[in-house]
Amino acid sequence: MAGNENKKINGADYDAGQIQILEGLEGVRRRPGMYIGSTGARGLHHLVFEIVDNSVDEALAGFCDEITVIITPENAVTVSDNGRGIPVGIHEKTGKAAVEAALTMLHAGGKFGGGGYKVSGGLHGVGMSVVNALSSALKVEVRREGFLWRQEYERGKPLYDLKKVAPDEATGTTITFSPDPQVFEELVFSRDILAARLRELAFLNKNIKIRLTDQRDEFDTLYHYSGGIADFVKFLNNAKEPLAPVIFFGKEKDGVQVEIAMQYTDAYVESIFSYANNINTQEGGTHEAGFKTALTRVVNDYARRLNFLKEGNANLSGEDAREGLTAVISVKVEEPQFEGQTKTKLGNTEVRGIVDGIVSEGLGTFCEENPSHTRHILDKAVQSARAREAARKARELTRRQSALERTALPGKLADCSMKDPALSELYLVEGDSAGGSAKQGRDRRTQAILPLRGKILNVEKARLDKILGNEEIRAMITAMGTGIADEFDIQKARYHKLIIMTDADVDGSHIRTLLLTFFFRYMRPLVEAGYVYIAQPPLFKAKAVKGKDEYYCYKEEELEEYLAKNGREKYNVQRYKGLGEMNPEQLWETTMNPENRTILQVSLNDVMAAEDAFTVLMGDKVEPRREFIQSNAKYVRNLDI
Ligand code: 0RA
Repeated sequence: MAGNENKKINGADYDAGQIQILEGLEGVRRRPGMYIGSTGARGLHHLVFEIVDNSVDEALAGFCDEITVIITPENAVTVSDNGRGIPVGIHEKTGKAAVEAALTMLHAGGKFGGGGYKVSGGLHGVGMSVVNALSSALKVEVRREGFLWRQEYERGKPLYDLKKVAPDEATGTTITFSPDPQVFEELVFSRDILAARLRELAFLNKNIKIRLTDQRDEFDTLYHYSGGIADFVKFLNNAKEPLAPVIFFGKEKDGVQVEIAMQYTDAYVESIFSYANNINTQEGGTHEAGFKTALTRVVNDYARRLNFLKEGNANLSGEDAREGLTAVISVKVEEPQFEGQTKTKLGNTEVRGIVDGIVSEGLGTFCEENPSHTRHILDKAVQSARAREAARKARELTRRQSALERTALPGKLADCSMKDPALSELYLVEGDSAGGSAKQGRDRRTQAILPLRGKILNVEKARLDKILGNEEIRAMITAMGTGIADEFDIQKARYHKLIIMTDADVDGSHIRTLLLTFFFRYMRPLVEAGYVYIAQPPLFKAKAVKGKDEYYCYKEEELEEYLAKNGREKYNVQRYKGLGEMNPEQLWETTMNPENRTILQVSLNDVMAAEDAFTVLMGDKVEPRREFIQSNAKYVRNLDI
């Protein structure tokens, strides 16, 4: 009796365990967003990064140096590595093979191994079981202990127990999965998104070779950078003019690994990218703070010592010390604390002092050993300080003037009557004539018009004082009400939609790129908040030869389709080059009426790609620009729509 009872309990326990696992995976399928952020393109690609992160962990532990990612023609992805292979022995608590536990139990992944610098934080580190739960099919193959082992799953459920397939002397793990169409709205993998992250991982981990194969069109490339983040900085500065060589410091202290690579260029902006355990810490944190403090201190020290700053002179600001600097900061810590709105701010307090110390020492040595480079760098910082002071005076002056005149808004602005920013839109329109049509055609309650005349200043090529001296730019800043750069305040935005409306020709696309560059550099939170849009005027009008039938087309293909359907000979086609070719009613109907217009939201979720695109497109070197356009034709079109 007692024996029976016992058996029953064991059986019930086993079932309970099984039910828990299924409930766990069911929870993931019911609320995928909680685990992977979204079920759109972002979440889809996150599946791949989740699997790759496990292979990277194996590499960081020193057991693997090659990772291969394959996109198949069926839009499945295979990730394989030459590590030790996920253990295949029986996992004590569940009675399952360890590999099955890792793929079916929530958070089981993290329980293996222990210690070391695991890639985790943000949305990463949710575990391979989440990928399994969200895949219509997944296959794992492990080479370990002299054999090839295999198991397959459907929507997280094993189709059979782990099986020993054949003798195999190699070691490693291969996982192939197909994202579930019942879960994802987007199922097509973007090679560009995968490539950007895999390349970044290869820069950050110089010992790993990462191969990406796209079987959809026979693309195959190997990312391997023996120079690590020093190569990363060279890559980022590809289109810039360097002022000094790349400086690199690397050191481990109290269990924290620190690597820093930096290079000054003749640019006026800073580009600092920081990482903690391979995760891009977009909100910065203690590692970035330590770097900045040390840099400012060392630059001021040498500026005093070498007499670039005289006795009465104020210190150089941090921004002055960083003008034209490109830097990559990468730290690896055992228990990273990620904080901030998007969990991309490193919180570990011990890291600040460690990074500060390493930068102080390394940069000090560099300055001692390279007096001529040091002078170049100091000279630039001093010039930056002068320009900043001039800009401050100019701003002070405009503030006093506008206080006197009591008319802060630019004369060219036709404002809307609505005062609620959430319901107000500002159209930035190329040219006075289109500006005039827009003023007449608009809904004056909600739509404000600011015509922009001529070329916009290229802000990549100018310091703040000159930028603030530009009339078109000043008009935009006052109209928006936010201020710029360090004085920018999104709470003061007078409009929550800022719509760029330019001609569909080369000049128009140039002006649009210049405007986007300006917003990206000096009003970035506006872009991040999703306030910046691009208007989509029609490219063609097909007008019936007889009768009044008129049809506007926004794409070449759309026109072709329409003509093919309705008879080519029955229509005259007008190609719109400029907004000025439309009268106010037409402009309203086709481009401005919120009921039927299309406007494209400008997003910068991949800040680095955008930064790169901006500098490459706007910088002065011709060669990288041509290469970039040729290899990124698709992206540039998106950027340049
Ligand atoms: C835990 C222990 C061991 C290997 C792994 C995890 C492992 C996991 C993944 C996921 C993708 N590739 C992987 N490679 C390895 C091995 C423990 C041992 O052999 O002692």
